[in-house]
Amino acid sequence: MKKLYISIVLAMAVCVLAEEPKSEGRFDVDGTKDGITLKADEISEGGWSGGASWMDAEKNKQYVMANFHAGSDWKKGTFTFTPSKDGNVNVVLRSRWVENGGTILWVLIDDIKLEGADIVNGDFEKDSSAWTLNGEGNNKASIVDKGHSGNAVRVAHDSPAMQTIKVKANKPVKVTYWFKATE
Ligand SMILES: [Ca+2]
Repeated sequence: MKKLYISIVLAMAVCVLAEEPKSEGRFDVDGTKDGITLKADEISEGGWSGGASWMDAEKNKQYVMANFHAGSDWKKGTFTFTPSKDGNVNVVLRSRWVENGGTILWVLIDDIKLEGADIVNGDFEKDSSAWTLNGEGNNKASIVDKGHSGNAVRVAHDSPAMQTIKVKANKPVKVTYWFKATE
């Protein structure tokens, strides 16, 4: 009887562990405004990419995201996206989606470097208006110290940081960024 009880407790513990959501260092690229089709590839180990499954089929192709599980140590992620034509895309830094009322999963993002396009203040060290910090009330994205270098941006799914960047037709953009889970 005791053995059975222990098995049940263990099984429950495994369930809780499996269901505990992890923070994500997520990097979205949105080409829907200029109708730019985007293709993501070459994502580094541990990461996965996707489109915008919540949008219609056409817009889904104009949106790519790179996801990495974020832990208590700084980690680096890389991926490449290729635009179909010249124009502007929106870069969106955020974390994992959680249901309304769920615990917000925050992440720090820092030291963003692009090859094939330009980004302004990718290390968050300048006092610059290049990034738009979104979110409601106390849940606004913010610049904090404790970065990978100096300052970093603290974001969540509904509290993202955004910047518009210029891209060129068929010119791949390689993205490198650092991320870490935070409170
Ligand atoms: Ca920094």
